[in-house]
Amino acid sequence: MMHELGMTRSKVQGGHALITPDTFVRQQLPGWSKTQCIVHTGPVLGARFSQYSAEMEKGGKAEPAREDTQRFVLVLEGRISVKVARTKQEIGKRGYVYLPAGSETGLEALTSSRLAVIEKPYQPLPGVRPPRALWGYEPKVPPTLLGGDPSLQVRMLLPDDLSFDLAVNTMTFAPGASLPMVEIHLMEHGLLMLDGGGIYRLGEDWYPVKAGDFIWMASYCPQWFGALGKEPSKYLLYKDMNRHPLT
Ligand code: UGY
Ligand code: MN
Repeated sequence: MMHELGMTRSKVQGGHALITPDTFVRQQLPGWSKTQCIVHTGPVLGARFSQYSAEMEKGGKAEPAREDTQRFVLVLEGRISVKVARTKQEIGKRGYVYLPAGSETGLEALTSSRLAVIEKPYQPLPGVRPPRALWGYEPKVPPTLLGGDPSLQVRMLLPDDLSFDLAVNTMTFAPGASLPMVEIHLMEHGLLMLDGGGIYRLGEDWYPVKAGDFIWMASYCPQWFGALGKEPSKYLLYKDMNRHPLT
């Protein structure tokens, strides 16, 4: 066991953080009953959004997010119930829901469940109507190919339009596939490894990563990923989008 020698793959740096499950610390968050939360990132680390994992007992409930804050939830395990457009939806593994700022909708765990939760204060755009609630099932979202590479599939879980100030995608890499370039960009990322693993370059360091790991990348963090192993690798990726850098 790595921790017996005080070692871990986790690393928290200025412009990025890798947080591995052996270092997760659970806590209760207001508004979540019968639920343990692992807060992966937020403003204390330098992020302009917050991402956490919620481990709910059956019957656990979440109150709506803060009034000014939108919430995205991907079900990692279990089954939840949530009201979207006045109808109750049951959402199982790899299903997701987006609730806009001001939504009065909470969540309930129908079985013991694990959720990936992303929250971001909404930045309205003058003249553009804010998004509505929506839900979907990640495996059914049609993929696009990054740079035309069939070994690198991107699924955009939210519509690609200006009303959204965030994007949440999954990226699926065939074994041996990699990002075509070292990216350096304005948008920050929250990343949860869902399947497989590989090597992530963050800033000037290269890290072995695998399913269960969380990564935060600040704006302009140099980033690159190469997938290893014999099964596809997949991660859930948050980024801020569609707003002028001076706002
Ligand atoms: O969309 C992205 O910025 C994505 N290609 N970045 C990443 O996978 N680190
Ligand atoms: Mn990127």
